[in-house]
Amino acid sequence: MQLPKVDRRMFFKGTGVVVASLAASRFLAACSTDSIPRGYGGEPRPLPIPPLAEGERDGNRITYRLNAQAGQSQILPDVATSTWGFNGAHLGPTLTARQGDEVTVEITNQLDEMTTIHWHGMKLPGQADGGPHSPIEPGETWSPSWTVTNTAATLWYHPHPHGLTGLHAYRGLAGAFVIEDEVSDSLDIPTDYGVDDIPLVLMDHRFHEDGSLDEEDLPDLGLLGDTPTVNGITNAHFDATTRRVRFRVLDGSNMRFFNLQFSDDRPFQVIASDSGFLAEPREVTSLIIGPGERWEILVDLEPGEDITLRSGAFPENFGVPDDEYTPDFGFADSFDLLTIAGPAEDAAQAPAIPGVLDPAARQEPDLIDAPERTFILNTFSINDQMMDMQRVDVVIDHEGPEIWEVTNDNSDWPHNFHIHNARFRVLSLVGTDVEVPTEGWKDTVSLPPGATTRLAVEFGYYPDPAWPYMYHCHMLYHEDQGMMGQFIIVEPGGQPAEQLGHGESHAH
Ligand SMILES: [Cu+2]
Repeated sequence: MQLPKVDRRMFFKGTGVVVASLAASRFLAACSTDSIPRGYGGEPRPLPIPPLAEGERDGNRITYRLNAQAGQSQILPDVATSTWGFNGAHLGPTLTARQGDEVTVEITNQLDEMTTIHWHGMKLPGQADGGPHSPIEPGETWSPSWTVTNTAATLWYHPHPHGLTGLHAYRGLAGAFVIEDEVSDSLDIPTDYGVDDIPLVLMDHRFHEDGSLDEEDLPDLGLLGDTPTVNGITNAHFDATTRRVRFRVLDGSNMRFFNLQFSDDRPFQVIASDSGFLAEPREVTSLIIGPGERWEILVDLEPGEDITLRSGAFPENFGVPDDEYTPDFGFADSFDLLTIAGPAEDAAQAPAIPGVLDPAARQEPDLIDAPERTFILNTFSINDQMMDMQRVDVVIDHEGPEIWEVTNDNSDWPHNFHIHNARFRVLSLVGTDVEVPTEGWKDTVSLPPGATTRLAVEFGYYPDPAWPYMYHCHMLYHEDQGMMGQFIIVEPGGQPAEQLGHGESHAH
């Protein structure tokens, strides 16, 4: 579908602005100093730790079973909420694998509607990728297998049915997928899952008075929430037992960017980006994370102290105009996420933080002769087109890296950009005064209004003319509205198949 260029700011002078402003004022009311979001204040509750999935291991083969199911959850302290989860009522267990493992996941859909499961950040064959061409109908089981080639990283899994990704993730279908390798084995950093190595799945929700999820899309904001949650609850508290904690932070929200910082502005160390360790730790006092991204951080704690992990207002409102014509993406909001108590007096001293994490992370891909492609993001389109399940937008017929230049052409909307079956280095990010963290190997990059980024992209090479991969904005309302394209990887000179995936009928 071709889209005419529209000036969206004119557009907003119409009907949208009223509702968007209402939504904004609702959040601001919830976040002002006088009042706090629902579920906060009062007694905090212990941070839930997603269980480690119990796989069946046979040598380097590991098989996991996931049931997508509905249930009741205590997201808020005082009322039950109907949610979705894997092997439980809400969210999913943490899967783990080592580089070189042959992984099989048997996913049974016990829900009453079709969904799909995508392995975000994983390099793998298109048929195992779990995008919109891989529906799992109610009652069916889908069992993709692949060999893990990724290096140590915090990946994740979530649904990807076309037009419904946001809603399904919002209901709770999301979990972490941790990859380990020889590098992660060798580092003297916290690795005791649930003790000093903690996943933090950040989301936000809106609730009806009776505790049910408000699933109404706000104009242009979709399922932006007004109530932050960490690992599925509000007002979570973590009692540290060690002086150093590693948090694997995942922004699993539909639309919200977080500006992570601690209540006392203490420095913390960033050690890994989406797709693996940085070459060396980077000390920061705040860290931006956007939908789909992950950062691993180390924070040091003194015995007896209490601090809070929070999200602060964004410098320069992330480049988004703060006026009545622009929807409120939440960049002015500030709120608490997680209270943390330091360890006991007799907790062992933490070792020195390694000065070098992964020297290989310094290597740039060899970009001589790398093809270049350009992607222009505007409102719900990429290169003036919206997603079409039967259109292939990009054909890659070689094994080497490519340079993808991606521009956020909107002057007043943020976007981000995620590529399946790939990792990339951010070569540059210009056109904005906003400082966006871009270190290390990533699979998702944030794009303030006007930003242009050049990415050196390394794809998994699994030539298959019938099974496309997606690239898209990971602000899920944008993706679901059509801000997505398809690329296919084929042998040199190859062409896409006539019929993609199982074909339009989704017969299987
Ligand atoms: Cu977007």
